[in-house]
Amino acid sequence: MSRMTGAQMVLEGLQREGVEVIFGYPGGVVLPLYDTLPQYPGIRHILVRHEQGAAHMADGYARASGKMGVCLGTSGPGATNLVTGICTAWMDSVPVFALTGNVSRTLLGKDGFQEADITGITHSITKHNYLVMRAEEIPLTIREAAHICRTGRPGPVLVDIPKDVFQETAEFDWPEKVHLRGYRPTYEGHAGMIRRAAELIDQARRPIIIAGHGVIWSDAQAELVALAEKAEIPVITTFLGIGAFPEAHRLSYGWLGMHGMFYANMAADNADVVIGIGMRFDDRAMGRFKDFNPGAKIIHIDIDPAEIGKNFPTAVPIVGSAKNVLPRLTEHVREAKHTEWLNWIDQVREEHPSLHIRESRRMLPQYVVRTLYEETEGNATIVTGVGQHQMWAGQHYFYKRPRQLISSGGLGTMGFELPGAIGAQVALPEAEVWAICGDGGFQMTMQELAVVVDENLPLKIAIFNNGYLGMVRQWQQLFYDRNFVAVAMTQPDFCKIADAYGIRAIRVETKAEVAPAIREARAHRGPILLDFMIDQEENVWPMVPAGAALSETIEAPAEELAR
Ligand SMILES: Cc1ncc(C[n+]2csc(CCOP(=O)(O)OP(=O)(O)O)c2C)c(N)n1
Repeated sequence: MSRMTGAQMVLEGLQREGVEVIFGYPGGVVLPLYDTLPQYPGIRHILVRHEQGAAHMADGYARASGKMGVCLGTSGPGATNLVTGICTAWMDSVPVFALTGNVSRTLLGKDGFQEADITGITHSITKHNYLVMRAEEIPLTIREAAHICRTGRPGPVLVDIPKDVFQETAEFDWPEKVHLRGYRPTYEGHAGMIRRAAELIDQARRPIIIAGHGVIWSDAQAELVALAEKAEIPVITTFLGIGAFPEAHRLSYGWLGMHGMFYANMAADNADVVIGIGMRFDDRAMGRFKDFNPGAKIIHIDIDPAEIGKNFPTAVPIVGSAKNVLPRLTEHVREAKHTEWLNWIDQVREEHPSLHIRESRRMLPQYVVRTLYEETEGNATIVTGVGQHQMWAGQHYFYKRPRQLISSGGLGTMGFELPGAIGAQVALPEAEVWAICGDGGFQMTMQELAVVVDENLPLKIAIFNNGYLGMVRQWQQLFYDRNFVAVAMTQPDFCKIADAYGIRAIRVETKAEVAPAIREARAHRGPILLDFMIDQEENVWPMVPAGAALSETIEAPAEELAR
């Protein structure tokens, strides 16, 4: 043991937890920590331009690498600026470790300058949070927080440390193990339940697997393929589950939900046994709960017992991780063929292809995504914002591997795109990372372009410029009688903005320019921004209207296709 300051303990602890990068922003109360950073050259600090960016970067880093992402903000506004990013990670179960400073202990609760009760504020959007009142508690707190963040169902934690605790000295006592009473995630799954699930699958005539983000987080893609192949079960994913199953696989039938493929929605709605794996049966995926396939028996495999039965009654609950449960389930199920069922879904797919891109001289956004897919041979990591471009990026790029599509699913956070992609590129310095941005969302966090330059990241940034808050415009068109209010946006010249940061940029105005621009971007070794002037009033189809059931999914109306 050795004597250290609280600040040293924090960094020593994070280093021992394997942390290599912190995305942060300084301020008065965290200065003792910044003062200590040079003593820890193994920890790279990336200076963001807004703390929301730090939280999304930590999140993108975590989603791309599978590791824990760390963000840091000062007290008060620094801490509250992290909140949107923490909530984004919370909704999507991403291990983000948020570190905040607070006012000195004597000022706590006295409306001290820049004081915010950040543990209170983040109580409902963290797996756990801590206000550390003595330096000697720091090692155990860091260890516990990191453990909670990464294990079981991953999720954000927050550690708040008053300024004078950073300055206090104490013995550094690093606990080898963490014992947390009442926190023992179950990974294995109950043997009896696994057998029951296997029996139900064996009896099923129209089984379907819905794979979610949990399959990706437990690294169970191969295990999922093995189960699907042995029992010949078609696989659809949730939006966040994209990449959990290779989309080129013959048993892959896309993803379901509000903008999922028509045939995926119909398959889920006509199955007799639905096997939900690492997914939450949320409304965006399932449509109106009470009208989702009432005849289906549901097998739910999830690491979080609180998820089971939350939205739907479950015939067979299995609490465990996909990685552990799937091989045992595969062992128990019989080899089977479901030719008739697969033929039925194939037939629906033929009649409602969903992913067909119509011939058009306009620059359709779907065409841009498809061209990107073809040019990159399906190998790029794609990070999106929220809105129409997000749905097109999910639909028209075909994903092979987990962690290839990174997007805010649960909270639907606009502004995620650029910082999320920066985090992914930091995690994967050699990878080809594309940020697919809405022109609205990009403007929420575009100040982080400075980080791209500071860190010399080879990020490719594609803005889908339609001059609108496109998804909201689509809703106003369809559900508010074309009463377009507060959705048309004056855009800055994005190329000039990139230029102001010293980033190369190309405006892409015609369809013919799309492929050459993408090729140029790929050949360019540094960062580059492409401003795609896409067709302005294109809508996302298929669509389950808000509040409707999956069975009510509508394909694009003919008059729109004729545009
Ligand atoms: C922070 C935040 N504010 C508001 C919304 C509501 N919202 C969802 S999609 C959308 C429009 C997004 O516009 P843009 O980023 O330009 O993308 P597009 O839909 O045009 O592709 C809005 C405002 C949101 N998701 N997040």
